[in-house]
Amino acid sequence: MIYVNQAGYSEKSKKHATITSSSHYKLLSADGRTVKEGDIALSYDENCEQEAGIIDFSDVTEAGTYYFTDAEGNKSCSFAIGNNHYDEALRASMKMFYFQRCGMELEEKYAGRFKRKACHLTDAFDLLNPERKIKMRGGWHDAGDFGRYVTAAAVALGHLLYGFELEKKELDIDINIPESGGIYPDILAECKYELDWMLQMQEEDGGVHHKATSMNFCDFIMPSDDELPITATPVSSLATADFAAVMMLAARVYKEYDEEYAGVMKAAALKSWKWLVENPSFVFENPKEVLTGTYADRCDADERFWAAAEVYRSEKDKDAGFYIFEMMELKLNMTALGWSDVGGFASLCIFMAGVEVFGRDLYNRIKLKWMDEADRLKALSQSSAFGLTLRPREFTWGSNMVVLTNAMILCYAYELSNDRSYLDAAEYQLDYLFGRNAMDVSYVTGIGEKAFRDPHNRPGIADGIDDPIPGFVSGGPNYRPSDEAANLKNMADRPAMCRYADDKLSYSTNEITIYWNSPLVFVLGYIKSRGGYR
Ligand code: 9MR
Ligand code: ZN
Repeated sequence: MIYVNQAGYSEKSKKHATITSSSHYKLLSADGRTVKEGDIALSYDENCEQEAGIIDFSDVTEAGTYYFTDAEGNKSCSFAIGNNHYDEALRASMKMFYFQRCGMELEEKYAGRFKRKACHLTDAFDLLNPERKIKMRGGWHDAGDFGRYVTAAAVALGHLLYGFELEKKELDIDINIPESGGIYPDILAECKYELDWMLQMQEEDGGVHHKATSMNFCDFIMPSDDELPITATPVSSLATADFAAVMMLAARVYKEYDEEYAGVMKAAALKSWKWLVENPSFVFENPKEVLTGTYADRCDADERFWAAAEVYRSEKDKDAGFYIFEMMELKLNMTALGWSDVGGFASLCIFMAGVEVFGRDLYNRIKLKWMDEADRLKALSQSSAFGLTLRPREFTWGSNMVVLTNAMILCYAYELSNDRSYLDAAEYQLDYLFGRNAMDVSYVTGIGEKAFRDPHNRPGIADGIDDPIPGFVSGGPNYRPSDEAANLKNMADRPAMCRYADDKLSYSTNEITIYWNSPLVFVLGYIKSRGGYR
């Protein structure tokens, strides 16, 4: 078999495909003309438990449509070579957030055949004091369920807003949402929909509720048919710190478009920051009676660090400066960009602020950690026939997020070093996502010849439309699949890279979430701009 990036390759980029089982390949143009052929030495790949090798066809630069065949006559997916090959993927993956909107109708002129009615228009009740109502409208559904969770939201916004801060031009595109053509670039209008919801999760004293969900997951119904009451679970230091960080970040990014809104967010951030200073211990308890996602975490030092970095960057606040100094001794993971470990966001904040703000010493210490991790990832990628940065056990629930946040680390390593090999390794992560993997599947709906089709996503399941909504990233292979659908397929007997089912019931391998899409937006924007392919 031969596996390719089904979204295509640009004319000048490094172009790799992966071949397994036979060593001879032919590259053909769509009309059947052989463009290139050769033999590839194979070696054992631990992720697919097969012999595999790399076909390097970077020298083929002519725009067009191509496919491979191997010695056994297997045909690969077809793919294009041409610049702008990621335009559609970027537009669709950014539009995904619109399709997650809660609390408003998705009209046909924006949502096409995926239009749907408004959902979840009632207030939430305070779990600790059920008589008390909390106004609760808007925001994005987290995933295939309709919950809204603050730490997950903050992380998605972190990917999107740092991505925008870094690369405004490529990410300022029209995605046809109700706010298009207004005062904000579309990406910021979309993020505002989530920020506005988050602001409602903050209490008067600055503490922020961990999540707003029903007591248990609803059936596979349209969101507008879900009438389960929504509860706001208790304040956590995790949510409060992530909230402070992301509001501070957003206040800075939105300032040039809307000073007033930026002011509201900054004030909210500082209120939460004050709460954090006054409540130095870890606060989080998952209420056992609320059976939706937990987003449990045992350490809030990294969340506090991120908040401190953002507050210090804007305010030069003394407490924040002291926090940063203290936290540096904790040996936190300073490259993590997922919902439980957020140290990488603090690093991005510090890098983008520059040595002038945080001082050369801190900047360099963090840069060293970042480049160490980027080197580890680059070495893994270079030793993998798939160009991939994961080892078998790193295919965790949502492994595609790890692939994409690894790509973010590699992108920023390129930003820091100007060494092209980091950017190449980042691109290989996209190759994997779009089909250069042993499942031969593109993990983004609507993009590529064999794009996955059956995400675990309630609206997509209940809408009666055969096609999936485009632009959604699947969680991907899971080394420890834990759903019934996966168990029925004896998935745990397969190689790590193949523990995946394109099955709407397989929530542990094929769900979708906002924070699996957001790093894709970051990476596509960065690569489109720095790749120099235009
Ligand atoms: O993405 C989360 C993953 O890292 C965890 O292993 C998993 C189990 O706790 O939960 C995932 O998050 C889910 C959340 O709890 C509820 N909404 C859907 C999320 C994606 O599956
Ligand atoms: Zn809703």
